[in-house]
Amino acid sequence: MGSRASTLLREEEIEEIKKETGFSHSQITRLYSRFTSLDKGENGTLSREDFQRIPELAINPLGDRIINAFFPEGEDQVNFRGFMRTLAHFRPIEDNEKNKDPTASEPLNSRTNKLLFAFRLYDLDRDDKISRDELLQVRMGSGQNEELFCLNSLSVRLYYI
Ligand SMILES: [Ca+2]
Repeated sequence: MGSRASTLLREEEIEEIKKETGFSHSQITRLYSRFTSLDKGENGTLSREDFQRIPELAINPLGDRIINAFFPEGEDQVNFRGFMRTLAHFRPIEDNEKNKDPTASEPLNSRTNKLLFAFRLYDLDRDDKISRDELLQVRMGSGQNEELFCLNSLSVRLYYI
């Protein structure tokens, strides 16, 4: 961390991330270059401020919540592995059909994991319940309640970060 060496992604890391997230080699290297360009501190991690510079997130009514989703509870930095794990929820479900491995654990972009992820975007206080207020806040902010289960529209935006 903090050294120039961290600006290069090792082949074995790419392989591990591929396995964990289902992204292709070229997607991983492309997202890595995006990650490093957002990493203004050049320390191999992103802060909330780094994310806030992404225009698509700045205008997204769920932007703040999406940004929060990248950070494990109590953390204010995310490394590339964590970044990719969160992004993996936005991959289209049908991508799983191509390289199905019966021994693999449930992919991050399965329908269940996508729904859990969407649920957490709404559960602001992380008490595993969506209160009426939490739901109303999003609806007032976006004016489109179908966004609740419409991760595909988010994925389009997130693909361009
Ligand atoms: Ca809650």
